[in-house]
Amino acid sequence: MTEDDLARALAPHHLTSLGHCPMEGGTLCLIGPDEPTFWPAFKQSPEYQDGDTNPMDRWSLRVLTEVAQDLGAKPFFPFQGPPYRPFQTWALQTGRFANSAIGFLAHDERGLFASFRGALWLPALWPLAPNTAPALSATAMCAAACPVDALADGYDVAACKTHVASPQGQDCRKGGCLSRRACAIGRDRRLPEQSAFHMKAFL
Ligand code: B12
Ligand code: SF4
Repeated sequence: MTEDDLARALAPHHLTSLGHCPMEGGTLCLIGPDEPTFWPAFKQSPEYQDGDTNPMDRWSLRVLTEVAQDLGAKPFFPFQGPPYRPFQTWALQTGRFANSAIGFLAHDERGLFASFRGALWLPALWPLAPNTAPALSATAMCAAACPVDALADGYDVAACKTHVASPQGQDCRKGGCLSRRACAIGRDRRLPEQSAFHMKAFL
């Protein structure tokens, strides 16, 4: 099993590996949406079209379980819990993510819009990639972009939600978190329609 084998298995689903780290005698790969092509493909899925709740989590569960079976891998999901799997701690171990000034992790290619659909543990030992995590300075200005200072000191979930649900929160609601959009790395990959979908789920 090589990195190319994994990429080939993920590509038809518009998923990509965001990084990997050694774990328990094998390798853990963190899997995220390959944007911007992910969103239009996901909209064609039965989970999106059946009108039931949590379509993206149900889609992730189905697709990554199938991919894992094909590869002889073991899948993990960020939305299963509590207790939740420590996806952000795992991400830091890949050398491709860094803590940002606002709690979210910043990825070397996807910036603050990096998100996880799952992780695959593979029974293969891959060398750790060179450290390419973004510098903290890349996100230093992001907290100030939030109109209600919800990310100034930890994450004030109540302040964020109240604003996003209000008439003044239209920009966050329709285009995604202003603080995440303030970081230049990768922000143009996320389609506003996909951000609006996640914001609706968040509310
Ligand atoms: C519970 C949860 C929430 C809760 C509470 C979050 C909180 N900080 O209190 C709520 C529902 C409010 C929430 C909201 C959102 N969340 Co959330 N959430 C989770 C979840 C499912 C569990 C977190 C957890 O307890 N992990 C267990 C501990 C042990 O794991 P850990 O990795 O070791 O812990 C780290 C985090 O706690 C982190 N942390 C500490 N403070 C903060 C503050 C913020 C803002 C964040 C993001 C992280 C964070 O530091 C720890 C060490 O690295 C994770 C998925 C997961 N499995 O981790 C997603 C996750 C953290 N969320 C994520 C996202 C994207 C969001 C939203 C943006 C969703 C959206 N609308 O798109 C919103 C935020 C709204 C906004 N401003 O835009 C992403 C973050 C990706 C990234 N680049 O870092 C994750 C990883 C989910 C994913 N599938 O990718 N979330
Ligand atoms: S979604 Fe809007 S209110 Fe919430 S943290 Fe981001 S910028 Fe602030």
